[in-house]
Order: sequence, then C-alpha cells, then structure tokens
Amino acid sequence: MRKQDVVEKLLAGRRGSPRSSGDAFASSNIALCKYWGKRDEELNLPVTSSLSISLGRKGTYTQVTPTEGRDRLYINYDELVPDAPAARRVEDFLTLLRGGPDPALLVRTTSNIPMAAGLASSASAFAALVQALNVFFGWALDPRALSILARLGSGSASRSLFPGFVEWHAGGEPDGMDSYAEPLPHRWPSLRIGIFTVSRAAKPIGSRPAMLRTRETSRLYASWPAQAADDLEKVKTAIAAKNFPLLGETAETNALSMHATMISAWPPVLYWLPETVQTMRRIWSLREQGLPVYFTMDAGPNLKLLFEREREQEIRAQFPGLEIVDPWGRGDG
Ligand code: 2P0
Repeated sequence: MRKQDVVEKLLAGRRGSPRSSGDAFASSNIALCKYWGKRDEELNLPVTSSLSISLGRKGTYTQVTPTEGRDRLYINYDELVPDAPAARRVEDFLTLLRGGPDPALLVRTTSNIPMAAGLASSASAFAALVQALNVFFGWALDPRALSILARLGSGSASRSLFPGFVEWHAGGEPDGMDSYAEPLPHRWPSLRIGIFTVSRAAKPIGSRPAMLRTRETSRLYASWPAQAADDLEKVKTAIAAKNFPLLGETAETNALSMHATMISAWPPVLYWLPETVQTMRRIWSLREQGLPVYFTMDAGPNLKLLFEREREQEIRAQFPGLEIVDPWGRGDG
C-alpha cells in the first residue's frame, strides 16, 4: 500500500515506546483559495495549491490514552459505536500510523465547531489527532512531516497544523512528499471571520465524493486549476499589502467558482439552501451601500463573512447572532 510507504518513510526509526497520554489542540480553518479535486485519491493529493486562515480558538482538542481491546472514540463526551463511519475512519487512520492494531487507543475529542456543516471539522480533528499521536508516541516529527500525515487523514487537515494564513503546496511528486502546508509570515490582526450558520444538519453529500464527482463529470472543472492558480497569487498579494477589497473579492469569486464546478457536475452538487442565496444577496446589497463585507463558503450551506474589526458593530447590527472569530485572538464562542 502506498499510504503505508509514506508513513514508513516518515516514521522510520521513530517507533519508540508510548507515553501515558498525548494531547493537542488544532484550529479549524477556512480556505480563501479552495482545495477542490484530487490528483490522487489514496494520498489526498490536490490538483491545486490552496490557502486558508486558521480560526484561532475554534477547533478540536484531542487526547489519546491506551486502552484494552479495540480502539474507542469519544466525540464531545459521547462514545461512537465501533462501526460508525467516523469511528472506522479514525480506527483506519490509527492502524495506518501505528503500523498495526496495537496499542489500542482511547481517543477523546471535543470540538467547538458544528460537525458536517461545511466548517471543516475533519480538518481540525485529524490535525489534532496527528499532533496528539506525535506526543503520545514521542515521534518528535517536524511540522512538515505532521502536515503530510494529517493530509493522509483529510486533505484540509494539512493546513490546520498552523495558525494564521497557511498555504498548502499542491506539490508534484507521486508520493506527495512535497505536498504539505506551511504558515505565511504575515499577520492581519484586524481581520474577522463571521460564521453565518444557515443549517447545522448533515449535508446531502460529503465533500470527498462531491469533489470526485465534480472532477469526473463537470466540464467546467477544466477551468478550475487556472482559476485557483490566479486566485492564489491574488490572495497572497492582498495579504502582503493588507488590501482588504482584493482579499474579499478574490475569496468570494474563488468560492463561487468552486460551487459553479459542483453545480455543473452530474448528478448536480448543490449545497445552497434558500437562506444561503438570500444572505449572499444581502451581502452584495450591503457592499453596494458601502459596507466592505465579503463571503466565502465551503461544502455546505453556511457562509463565512469576511470583514475588518472597525466594521464589527455594523456587521453585528446587520447579522444578529453571527459568530465572530478573531483568528489571532479569542473567538467569542
Ligand atoms: C477547502 N474543502 O479548501 C475545501 C473547500 C471543502 C470546500 O477541504 O477528502 O474534508 O478529507 O481530503 O479536506 C473539504 O475536504 O477532504 C475541503 P478530504 P476535506 O477547505
């Protein structure tokens, strides 16, 4: 198995003796230039590079301890039955990283973000788990190796290892050793993300099958790599210059272009609900009235608003109940 070869390469000579426990926190992340489509399904290697912002204290905390028998997974204090899809996915990942079934592990994870609503819960979950395992097994891996391992769990998890702005390099090697994320040196402390939740219900199709279907059936997908490459450069320029309109416009166009590729897949993939579209129109109308606010969206019906701190009061008045995240400080949730 190629996945195992990658793990062996990274963990060669590091299989030490486990400690009594390992724990870690990883932020959730929102892509400003999206990852949509894989060039390798097994290794989660992307067609394009992507760029995200990590959500500070919004994310997942995970603790790993040894147990008897088989692996056990708790999410937010509830134990999952062993054949639940999330439990299987974690067990498969543990087996991959341990190189077998032993030692059995108790994984306790708590998240302060909604699951399965397009808020990248798998990203922070696999990033926290890889870091907790690194502590538990005493691997002492560097951030690049951790990012590669997290990617094997979920592509966007490669970005959740780091705070602030993060670029995931698509890479080009068949084994993906050059496909990892790293933080950008720039901070933008006045930037705010508003999480506008339209629905917390599970989405009709997961992002994994949705991106495969898009790549296989959407003719518009052929235009995506060039768009993503242009947008990545624009987002980087905007970040370096703290040019908020350029950042907002590029992130919004990038998200809508990604959704255009999904909508043109067959069967169509449409995550939007009526309130999603209403809210987009409200944002466009507010912009026409002079309020600098933009949005991005992921594989779900919810919107993430982008604005700057000095507009927070106006945004709050327009969107009561909006969850506002300060990526470099404390979230309010
Ligand atoms: C992103 N998304 O860049 C994009 C935008 C959703 C829309 O990364 O199959 O859960 O585990 O590699 O990372 C969601 O996809 O997919 C995602 P896998 P993942 O944030």
